Amino acid sequence: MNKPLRVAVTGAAGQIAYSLLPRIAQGEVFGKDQPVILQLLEITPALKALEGVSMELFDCAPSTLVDVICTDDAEKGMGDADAVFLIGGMPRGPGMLRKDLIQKNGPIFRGQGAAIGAAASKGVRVLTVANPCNTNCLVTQFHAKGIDPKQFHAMTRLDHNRATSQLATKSGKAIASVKNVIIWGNHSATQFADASRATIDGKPAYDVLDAEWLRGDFRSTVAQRGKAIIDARGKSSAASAANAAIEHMQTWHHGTAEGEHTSMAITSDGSYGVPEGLICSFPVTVKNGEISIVQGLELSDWDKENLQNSVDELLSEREAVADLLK
Ligand code: NAX
Repeated sequence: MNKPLRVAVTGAAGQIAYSLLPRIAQGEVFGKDQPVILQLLEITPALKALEGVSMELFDCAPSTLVDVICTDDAEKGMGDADAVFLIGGMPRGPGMLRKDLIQKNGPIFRGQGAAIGAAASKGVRVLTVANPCNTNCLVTQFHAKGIDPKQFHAMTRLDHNRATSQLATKSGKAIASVKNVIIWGNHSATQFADASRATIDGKPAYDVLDAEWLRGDFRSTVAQRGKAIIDARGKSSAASAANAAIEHMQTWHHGTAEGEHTSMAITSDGSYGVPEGLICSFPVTVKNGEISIVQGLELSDWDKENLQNSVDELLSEREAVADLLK
């Protein structure tokens, strides 16, 4: 048996975690032969509910689960963690502007970043799901002293999956036949879902589907999908978000398939004119845990404009938390 991996999950009594945790415990992320210890972090009022989640996890009798630790102490939650899913945060309340949300969440992620720096394993991989996830990731990364900034990602895999399934549905082809969509920018309404490198059954998406749709409704449907789910379900996406978090970590762990890329929000190295240090979604390949931004894609003026729009939003979000980045 391998040594158990320690997997920390914040917001562990929330709805995304409720879909995520049994799947981690069943070995879906790190492998069926990889034991895991789940370290669940919540705010104090949610600890009772968290005990219920822990009981249910054991009741799944998952073969790879070694132990469950429930805590409201961030350093205990992050202790020796090899992987962290940052899902907990302050939700957007009625009438709350995005800027307010950013400012309310910043201090939470400062604390969690500090706890990661103080207590997690030096090789820890951190995925930020809680919104605004790109900027929460930036704050966490800044405060996690001693950990390589490359080990902090934010999640745009849900947007990537949404884009993939939109292309499949529109073309009437199987989801598995769609490859290589790209999500650029922020996980927000400004994100740019780009089908220009996507293929459907090996053919360019632009040869299969109407260009006007690909540049218009396709993009806005992907960007507005979260709202459409809330309108239909009365609650935000949970199962699909948990699924995307699992797939993001799986890909980080096991790599991308030959000739394929995925979308991840990672620290910009200046590629495609995105200012260095911003947490921005790019097309990436993954090999042996190393993430590489797909290089050499030619962007049209329209593509550049769309990317810049989302980058401008990321810059304004960074400005809103400037005090936390000193
Ligand atoms: P829930 O409100 O169901 O759960 C959040 C949990 O976080 C609650 O149990 C709460 O007690 C806990 N929490 C709050 N502050 C905490 C802290 N300081 N430390 C630890 N736990 C804390 O939300 P859920 O539906 O699970 O969504 C979680 C987050 O994911 C939200 O920020 C949401 O906006 C974000 N999402 C991100 C997505 C993405 O693609 N990146 C998509 C889905 C989702 O909207």
